[in-house]
Amino acid sequence: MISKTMQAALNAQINLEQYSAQLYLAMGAHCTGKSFKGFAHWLKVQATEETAHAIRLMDFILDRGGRLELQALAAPPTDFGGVIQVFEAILAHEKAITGKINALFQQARQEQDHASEIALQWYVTEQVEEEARVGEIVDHLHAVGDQGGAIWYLDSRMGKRGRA
Ligand code: OFO
Repeated sequence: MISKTMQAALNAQINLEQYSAQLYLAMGAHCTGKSFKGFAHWLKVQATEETAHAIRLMDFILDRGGRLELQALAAPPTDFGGVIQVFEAILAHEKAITGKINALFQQARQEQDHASEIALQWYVTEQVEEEARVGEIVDHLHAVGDQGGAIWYLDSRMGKRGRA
């Protein structure tokens, strides 16, 4: 059985993962509006990954005999500036999510909730991957700048991301 405090913290994380999906869909729509279909595609795939992260936590709570308490999602912004700013915002968002995952992991440790700690290990690893993946895109964007032909090359490469 899961503690009430861990249950509440995991339910809050589910909301954050779903908000991430919501945010990336909004960013994808913003990129589509600028005709960057590849960046938009990448963001849509990322949104499906975020939904999968939320569902994985939902299943974990239910497997432990806990109660799923889904909350309303915050509305994401609608304007994100240029593509570089979009990906810088994603990196900042993922760093904030990493902080939340680390705090959850710490809570599991304090509560001696071994099952949650093990389940959260997957998220700790995933955040390392997400920050690295987005950080690389930010570096590439800074290298080419968001004017000129190279950005369209990057856009077509981003459009090749496979489905999650
Ligand atoms: Fe779920 O990793 Fe991004 O937010």
